[in-house]
Amino acid sequence: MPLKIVAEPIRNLPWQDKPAGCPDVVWRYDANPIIDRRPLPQTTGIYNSAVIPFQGAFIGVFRTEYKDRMPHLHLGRSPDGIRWTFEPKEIEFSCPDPEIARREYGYDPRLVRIGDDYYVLWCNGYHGPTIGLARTRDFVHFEQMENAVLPYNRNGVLFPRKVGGKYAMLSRPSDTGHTPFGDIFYSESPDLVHWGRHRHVMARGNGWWQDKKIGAGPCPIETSEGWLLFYHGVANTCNGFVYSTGAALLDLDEPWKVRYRTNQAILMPEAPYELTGFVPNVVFPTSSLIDGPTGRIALYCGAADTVTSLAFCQADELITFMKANSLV
Ligand code: BMA
Repeated sequence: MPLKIVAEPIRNLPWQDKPAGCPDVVWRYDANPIIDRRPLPQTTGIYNSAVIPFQGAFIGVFRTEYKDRMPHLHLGRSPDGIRWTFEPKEIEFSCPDPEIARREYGYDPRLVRIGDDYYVLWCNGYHGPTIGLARTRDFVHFEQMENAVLPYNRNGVLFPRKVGGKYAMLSRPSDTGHTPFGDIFYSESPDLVHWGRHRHVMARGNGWWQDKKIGAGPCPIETSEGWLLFYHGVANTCNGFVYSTGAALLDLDEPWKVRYRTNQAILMPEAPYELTGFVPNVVFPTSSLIDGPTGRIALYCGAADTVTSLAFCQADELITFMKANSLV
């Protein structure tokens, strides 16, 4: 049966065909990085960010870092997903509860559309990292909601629809620092405020490339074969952490059950902009665009905690690869 993808067409999807002779299932845009380290005068890095189609073009929430190296969230707009312009001021969230509004920092945003609402999730500083959540319809007014979980947690990702009648989220419980551990867990909620029925999804390990920790990347993509999830896997080398990208396919009705999971990285730091930067050796997936009818995927990655890059793959080819090279 041909693969079906639950996603709208994106007629202006950024795309490049796989170069002849490329042996890999995911390939890089040949003009990477698409966003360089100083798109605004105050920034020294822009990476690990979220983009989504909006009104025939693209919009995004971007992690920027200033010269004190503290992370902020800025809005960006693009006609083609490649050329971006950014709001000079960071996003202002409205929040009726001053306790929740006091944000120490925000980083690694994700974006998802559920019905008419767009949700931003990010790593939110509240006595340590937790999962911040905000809702918008127009990308002008952002309503900050309750933090989804207790600290410490990172890489919170919402599913694009309810599963079993409940909102569904993946996250990675962690510690206050650079976490030398971490698995992916599933939680559900009736209202996006109260979360529970936590389930273990995937463990770190199973190959040195992901032996220290793993975390969900973009929000999962619904296909007839299951939820397609890109995730990052971290190796702990003699010289520091190395961040690569893997992929998994989760059960449609019980997404804590992993159907397939790549037994190797599908993107590993190797391009110069991934090997050198503020944090060397990082290719970190955080958002994707998928054209439903063709299954073409544009994958946005943070590179070396400094710049933003783009990679491509074809959903059916990736799932075939996953089945042939699966851990489970
Ligand atoms: C993310 C963040 C970053 C970190 C990065 C690698 O989870 O915690 O601060 O450096 O991983 O891109």
